[in-house]
Amino acid sequence: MSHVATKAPAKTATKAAAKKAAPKPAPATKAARKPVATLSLSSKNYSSWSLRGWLMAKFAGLEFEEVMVSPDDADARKELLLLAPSIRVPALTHDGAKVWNTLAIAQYLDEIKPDAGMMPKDRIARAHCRSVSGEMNSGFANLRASLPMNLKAHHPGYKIWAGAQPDIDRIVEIWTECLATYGGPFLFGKQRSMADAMYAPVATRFLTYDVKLNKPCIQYCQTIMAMPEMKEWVAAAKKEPDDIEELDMDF
Ligand SMILES: N[C@@H](CCC(=O)N[C@@H](CS)C(=O)NCC(=O)O)C(=O)O
Repeated sequence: MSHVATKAPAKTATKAAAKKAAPKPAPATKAARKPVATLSLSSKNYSSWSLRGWLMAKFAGLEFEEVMVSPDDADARKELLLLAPSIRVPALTHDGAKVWNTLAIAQYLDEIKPDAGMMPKDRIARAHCRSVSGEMNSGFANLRASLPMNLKAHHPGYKIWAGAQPDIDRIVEIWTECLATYGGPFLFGKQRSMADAMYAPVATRFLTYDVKLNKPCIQYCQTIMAMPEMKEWVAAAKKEPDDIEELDMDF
């Protein structure tokens, strides 16, 4: 496993006078800099679940360290088992808590960062957000199997397997309804929510496989791809070595 610390939030400058008077801080020790949270992830190019968990942690404003787990590395998988009994990524550790499964991570982040907007405040919108996020977490098997996330690829005119079309139609229905009801640009309005993290990998798939969409859904895909966090993830994915094999698992 490799650990990659994410950039800590910039500290605000203190007044010059206070700075002069303040004793020089001791150099940060390893223990003092120990991150409160870790997030286990696998390939940034292929692992759509990793992207979902990572976006959620970013949306929540959580400071965390990335733990990259290669699915081929038996030792790394043994270590992952200690963090996630499912041996799946993403897996979050935070302040003594172990959280695996993307939906559980979203709900946990909402608890520890209640003002981050992981879910809308309004009860009815919140129920809607939970429902469409749950639908992504447990459904769309045909879409996932036939249009795997691959951020490096682009297949203009890709022939979509008929079995995946009902999944695409249902996602278009969800997005179109959310964008019309809450006014966009995100699924639940101006604030990004767990639902946007859940569907972000789908936006990448629609672009990779040249899926024909209505105008609101095209705009939504553009909104997702334009997020700074998304740009950061895609840039890292593109730097991954090409010899990472597309894995025969639920990506
Ligand atoms: N819905 C699950 C899916 C997680 C999942 O399938 N993760 C894949 C990577 S994208 C994984 O870890 N696969 C490893 C394996 O199956 O051995 C979640 O939210 O955690």
